[in-house]
Amino acid sequence: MKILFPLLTLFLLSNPLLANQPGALKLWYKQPAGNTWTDALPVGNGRLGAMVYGNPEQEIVKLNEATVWSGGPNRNDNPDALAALPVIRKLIFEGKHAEAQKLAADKIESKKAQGMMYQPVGNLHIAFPGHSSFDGYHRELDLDKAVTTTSYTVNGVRYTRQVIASVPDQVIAIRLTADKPGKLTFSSFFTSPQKGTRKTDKTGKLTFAGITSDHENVKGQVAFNAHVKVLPQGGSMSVSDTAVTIDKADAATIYISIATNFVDYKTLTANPEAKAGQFLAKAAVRSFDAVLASHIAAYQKYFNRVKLDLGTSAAASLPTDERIRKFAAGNDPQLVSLYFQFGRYLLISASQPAGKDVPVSQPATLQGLWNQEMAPPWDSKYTININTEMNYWPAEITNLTEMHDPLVKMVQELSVTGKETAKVMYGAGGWLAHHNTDIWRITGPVDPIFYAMWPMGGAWLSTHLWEKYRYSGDKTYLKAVYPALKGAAQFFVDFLIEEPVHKWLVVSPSMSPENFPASRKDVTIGAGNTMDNQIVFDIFTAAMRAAEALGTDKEFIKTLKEKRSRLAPMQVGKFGQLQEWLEDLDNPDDKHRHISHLYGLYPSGQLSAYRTPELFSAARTSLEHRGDVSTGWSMGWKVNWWARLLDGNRAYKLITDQLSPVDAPDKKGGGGTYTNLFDAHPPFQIDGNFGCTAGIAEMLMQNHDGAIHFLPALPDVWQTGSVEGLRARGGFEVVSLEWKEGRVARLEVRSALGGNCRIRVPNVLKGQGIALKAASGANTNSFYTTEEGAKALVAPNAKVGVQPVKGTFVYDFETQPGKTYTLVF
Ligand code: FUC
Repeated sequence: MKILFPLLTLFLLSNPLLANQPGALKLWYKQPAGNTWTDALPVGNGRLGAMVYGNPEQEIVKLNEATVWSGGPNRNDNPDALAALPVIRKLIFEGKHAEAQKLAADKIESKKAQGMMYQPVGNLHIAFPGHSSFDGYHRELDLDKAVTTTSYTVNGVRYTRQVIASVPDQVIAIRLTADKPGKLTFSSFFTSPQKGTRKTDKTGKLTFAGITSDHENVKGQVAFNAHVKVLPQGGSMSVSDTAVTIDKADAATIYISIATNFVDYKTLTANPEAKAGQFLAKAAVRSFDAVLASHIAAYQKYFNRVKLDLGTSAAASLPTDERIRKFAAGNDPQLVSLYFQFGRYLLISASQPAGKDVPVSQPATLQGLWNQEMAPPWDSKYTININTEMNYWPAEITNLTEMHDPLVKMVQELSVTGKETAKVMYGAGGWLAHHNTDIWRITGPVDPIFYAMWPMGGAWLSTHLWEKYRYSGDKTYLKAVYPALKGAAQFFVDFLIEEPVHKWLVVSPSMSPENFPASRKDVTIGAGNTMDNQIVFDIFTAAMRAAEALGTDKEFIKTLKEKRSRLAPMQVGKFGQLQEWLEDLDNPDDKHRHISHLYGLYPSGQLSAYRTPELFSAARTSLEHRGDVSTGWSMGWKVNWWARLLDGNRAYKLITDQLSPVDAPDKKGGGGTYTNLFDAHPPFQIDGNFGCTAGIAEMLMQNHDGAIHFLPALPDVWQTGSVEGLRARGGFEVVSLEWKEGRVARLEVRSALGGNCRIRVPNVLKGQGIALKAASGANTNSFYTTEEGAKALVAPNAKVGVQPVKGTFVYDFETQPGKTYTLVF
């Protein structure tokens, strides 16, 4: 057995067909990452992140800690805004947009810092002398266990490395083994682009202590400590000033602990050395096997909730990079389920609820948790005019509601910092945030006014507070977040202004994110943009419904209802498109990556094939005009839109565009996917991963439109499959959904809260022991109330063709809390 076991392992690992059964949830490669960060594999525990290169001769583990940001607590309001506001509004209403933008650049644009940068901690190197030539190389990330493994053979010895980022132990743990005793010789040392001090001690501990950068006149104040402990089995250890060297050991474990002085966005008083030391001391007395077992259990608690089977094929046994290259040629459905589960893996790894020893993590940034640059693209902060929201689209529907907690916490904090901004800049109550924020929770404008003049970020983020409640029905939670939700609505109660032409209430000044009408070249500023109207509609509705559910604020509910009824409606313009702006200014050749006015289609549920067919068709026309290929996140959004437009084949086409290798020689612009399945804006931006993950779920199940709609946008290539564990509003869990030849074959739904379950399906179903009724009238389940108000205002000269939709069957059945219901074909 002693000989057989390593031989068998060697055989399995060197034979990709066996090591990678079709269906295995693994990213794997036949070559190391070399120097390419987007070839390395990510692990994370919400707080600590690592990119693992798997280079035999010199392993590189690039490290992050979520609170390592440049600067320190700061604000960026521009108090000159208040006096200028009426003048800017007047200019906009007079059609003098360029003048208005100029004045806003002077008086509203922030003259202070423009947001801080998320920064790396440094790199652990592990050098293995003599490992420059090797064979039988295999590198993988196992999504079932959240373990990355590298193995190869040198001189007849099989070497294996595993790396994990553990939530329960709060360390990154590395296990190094060889299949023959005394064969493990390596040297480990730390490097960093940060300024800091490196030390070693006799016990085999390396430390690196530093402080983050100054940025835009804000002094760097985050002090961090990284502690690395090398624990060999057998062999000998020697320590120099900078390195810990192990000679001829049998195996070794390395624990990495990192901590900072960060307590919260306004407090930096923790002791990083003591904190890092405590985590390390606790882990160091535990074996790697024990740490690994706790890690896998903690991770699987979330990950195992959802299973997706879209079928498999021979392509599934190829290395991941080859699969990405070949995906467009067809017939690799399992790459889509792998990509979907990778999105869930990334959310679990980047965003964690409060734990035993740690507070709730920071929300996922533009790069999630993984960044190697001191000055990353867009500071790797939070762009809240789409990107941060997109990061959290999979949270509820793919059954990861706990991963939503860091975002919820951030919104609650922004509701405090943004209250001051509302008062100082706009003389309004409640709170707001503009289009960016960072770890210090700044809420003033960021970047030149062309991008910055958007007071809607806080409101959009706040819709997440409400949606999380709609999935769980948890009133204790709702009570806790209600003040932030109410404040987001209160700001617009005060800030809305009547426009002169139709007397509608509009947001002014604002913009349709980052886009401008051709007739107002380079001028984004305006009033009554469609997306703003839709967001205000949603935040008023959410605050109203929340107040009703909590039995509070009767007068406020009345105010919201009254103001909501006076908002500008959605309008269909002369090309039959959904208008992006208040006036009919859209250009059918506009290919801008932001299609903000389709917010109403997704993530919002204001547009519907069944309730608002004209607006629904107009949204389709707008999306047709914009085309498919764009930045990574834009394509991720388009997957969701085509799913909501009930067009599975077009949604699948967008998945194909997104899963194209970004570095292909024949690539014609736009984003795509890197070797490690990270989304390419380009550069790497994680939003596209999350957007597409949510989109895949939306193709299989939607629940925004008065019912749980199964198989709303199934492409021809997925005619048979199954999914387990998706969640729907009202406390429903889709225990399993099986489909064959495009029809629902079997459905099991568990109800946590009871109430009417209304389903929409493509074929007739029979309930097993259920009184199934053909649905009629409004859904009595209050979590499925659809809102009045999304009325279409159609331009007199508009060409509106209402698209026919496929017939469906809609059923109702009553549910009891805790019971599961089965329906069959
Ligand atoms: C928005 C987008 C960009 C980019 C940036 C981080 O400004 O328009 O494409 O994703 O955020």
